[in-house]
Amino acid sequence: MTASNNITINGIRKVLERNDNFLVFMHENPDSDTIGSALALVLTLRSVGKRAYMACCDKIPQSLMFLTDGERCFGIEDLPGDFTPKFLISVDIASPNQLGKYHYLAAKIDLALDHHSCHDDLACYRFVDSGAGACAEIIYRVINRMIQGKIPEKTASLLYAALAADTGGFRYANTTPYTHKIAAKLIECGANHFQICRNLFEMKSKTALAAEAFAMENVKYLCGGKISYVRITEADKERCGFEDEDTYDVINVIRRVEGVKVAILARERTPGVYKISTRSTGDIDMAKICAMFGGGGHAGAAGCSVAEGDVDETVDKIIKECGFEK
Ligand SMILES: [Mn+2]
Repeated sequence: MTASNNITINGIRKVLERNDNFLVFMHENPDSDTIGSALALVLTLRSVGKRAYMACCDKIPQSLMFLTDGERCFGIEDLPGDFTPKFLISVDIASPNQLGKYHYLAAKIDLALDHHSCHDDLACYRFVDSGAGACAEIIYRVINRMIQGKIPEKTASLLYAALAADTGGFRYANTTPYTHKIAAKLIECGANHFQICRNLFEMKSKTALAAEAFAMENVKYLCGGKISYVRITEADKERCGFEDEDTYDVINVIRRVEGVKVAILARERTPGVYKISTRSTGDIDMAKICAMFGGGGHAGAAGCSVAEGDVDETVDKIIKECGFEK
């Protein structure tokens, strides 16, 4: 259920000022929004004299390491020995299971900042704006309050990357005039938009290209072409020479096809466990449908995790919920 906010942006600033030793959580399978939002917040907290670190259950994908200046691992075990987290923040996280192996800390989260429509009751303080194109829009508002608009270049670049990525380069339906206003402000603050967009949307590793080639060869069209569907097994990855993180753009390749209203990707993330990702190009609310299977997300982009034996049945049910004629 969508939980109501119980704090204002100015309230968040005050709470952050009052506390110290922050640990900022990113979601599993970290993307540009969760990484950019978390790191921008951490850098800002440090700039006002606080101790702050980030945490993530998964490694930063190779293609997004330009955001973290090459750092890959943000496990709790990697934190400095003399750092004891006192105030836990989650960014871009809709439910405890998105904390992955750190889900046991969900009840300890002090502040949740998010833009997902289906938001589980995480955190004692909660600010959720499902109208925001990216979580970074919320982080921008918080940071702006903390440092009165003087956003350093690196922080501006991080927020810009998060905004650009979650809005598909300012093309998706979640892009608003406010998104563009923030983006303009961030470029004024020195965000290197050209290099960021090249990194996010143009550059591709050879192994990511191999994953896309696999998808193009193996895509199935269902319901008269309204659904595009690809399934990727561990064996497929091994045979074709790509890894799980190379599959991040596959769903966008198959959603692009003319006539497709819903794209579905089922990939074996770890042996026996599948992540089902869905994208809607029209009015179908995929977050609602994926929530039926323990997942969530946004209307246009949502997913869920299932065991290998349940993949076919779950995909069938998702397709049925979409309501197209077979
Ligand atoms: Mn996001």
